[in-house]
Amino acid sequence: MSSILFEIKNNVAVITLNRPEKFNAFNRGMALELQQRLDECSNKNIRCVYLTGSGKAFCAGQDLGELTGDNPPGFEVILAEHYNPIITRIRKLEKPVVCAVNGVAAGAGANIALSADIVVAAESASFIQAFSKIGLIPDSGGTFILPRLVGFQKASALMMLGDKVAATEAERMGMIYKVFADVAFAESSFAIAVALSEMPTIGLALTKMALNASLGNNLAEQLQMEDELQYKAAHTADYAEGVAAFLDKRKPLFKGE
Ligand code: LHQ
Repeated sequence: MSSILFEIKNNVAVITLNRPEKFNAFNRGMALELQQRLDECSNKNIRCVYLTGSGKAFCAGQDLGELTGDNPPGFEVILAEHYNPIITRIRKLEKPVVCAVNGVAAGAGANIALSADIVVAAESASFIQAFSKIGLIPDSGGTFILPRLVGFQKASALMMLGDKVAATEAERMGMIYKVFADVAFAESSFAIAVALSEMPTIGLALTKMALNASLGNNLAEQLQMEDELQYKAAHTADYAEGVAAFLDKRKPLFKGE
């Protein structure tokens, strides 16, 4: 059985981390396979990516057994070849990535989730910056994104103490977008991905680009960027369709063009 499941439903690429007996912890094979699947998501027919986990957990981060087993990947390759390329691919992908956190998300698993454009969680899910408990530092972009999501002080405490944050608390502090009751989670979270897949895909990609840049730009740079990206958005077929549909008082049919 593959450690990454991949299927396309309603123009949504569904990527499922699939090592449930290890709480979907990453070994090298799984990290490389996820990168390959994310690359396939640049296909034009895919208009949204939905990332989730199989079984009880979302992802427990690095498979700690792999590090002590035979022929372990060296520390010099784990970030450079496994986690950093995953985060870069998610942030650069020119379409929305929805992360549906179905259970515990720990270590690199938590920070991969937080790199998505929209993060939702089941009520029973939780987030743990588990790194400090084994003497490591938070990676996979965590030190970049978490202080920006929840503020420096909260991020600092969560990363040093390694507290388990319940999904409802994560929502309350702005770490994630929304929590759904466990019984409604699969359907409600997937509905977000389907809705995004029917929206103006290029406009969403340009929005993502602007948000990425906003994390480093000053106001003048950001205004300039909005100017350039809005020009591009205004030259898409979906923009023409959006305005025409509004004026005709009908539902727009966006094609992602
Ligand atoms: C696991 C794991 C796991 C293997 C649960 N590995 N089996 C970057 C740089 C370089 C190197 C290192 O890594 C990194 C990035 C990182 O991600 S570092 C952080 C690595 N992750 C952790 O330290 C988390 C370790 N796991 C846990 O703390 C707990 O398992 C959590 C809080 C995730 C879940 O707790 P419980 O709900 O109590 O479940 P459990 O502990 O009983 O785990 C269930 C099974 O999953 C169990 O297997 P078993 O055969 O005994 O039933 C665990 O061994 C296995 N598992 N995490 N990371």
